[in-house]
Amino acid sequence: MALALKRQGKGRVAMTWFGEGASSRGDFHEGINLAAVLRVPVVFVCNNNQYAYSTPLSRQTRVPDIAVRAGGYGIAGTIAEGNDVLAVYEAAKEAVERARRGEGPSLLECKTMRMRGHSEHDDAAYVPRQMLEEWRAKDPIQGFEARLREWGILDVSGEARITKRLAEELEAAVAWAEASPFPEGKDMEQGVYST
Ligand SMILES: Cc1ncc(C[n+]2csc(CCOP(=O)(O)OP(=O)(O)O)c2C)c(N)n1
Ligand SMILES: [Mg+2]
Repeated sequence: MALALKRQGKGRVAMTWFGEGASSRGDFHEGINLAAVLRVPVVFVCNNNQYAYSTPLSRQTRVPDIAVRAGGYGIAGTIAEGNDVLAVYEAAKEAVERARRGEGPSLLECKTMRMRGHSEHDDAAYVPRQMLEEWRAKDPIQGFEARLREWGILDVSGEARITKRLAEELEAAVAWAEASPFPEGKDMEQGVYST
């Protein structure tokens, strides 16, 4: 997609997201190397949530940060505090602008934590409780709310209004999904491929 965007020449940038576990796979290394060589406009965003399923970071790789892998491909690598919405925004903006200037791909690593299991059947018993508690204190939504309150952008009534609106939106979406007919096979590719 990034190569197509480059050829279109409209200044558009592709972004892709993956886990730190996925960044040890061969296709990651091949893809990021080719993207660097072709200087295509793409931002590789690694959601480093400390675990690849049940495998902790220290048993996945010898590098302390996934972002250092960028050096092996001659592209920019940046680390952002993944639970800080504005830090991620700033780092992503810089990477997108770099791509738009024709300077090719970037690797942006967002440090975060997976607060639940890998999937619903996984109780994440392998994660030390202490570690979870430390990350719980850095909850991205609560942290952002606190900053908005500090800056006088959000007050108690505003917060209540947003919470109520979101609950209503969610309820309406669930009701809509439950009332919808079961999808048919022919619709399988809808929203998946662009023509
Ligand atoms: C090629 C391949 N090997 C192994 C697996 C099994 N597997 C499923 S998820 C996972 C870990 C992925 O780690 P990460 O990218 O950090 O994602 P997270 O667990 O944080 O969602 C593995 C090894 C797989 N799905 N595909
Ligand atoms: Mg992970």
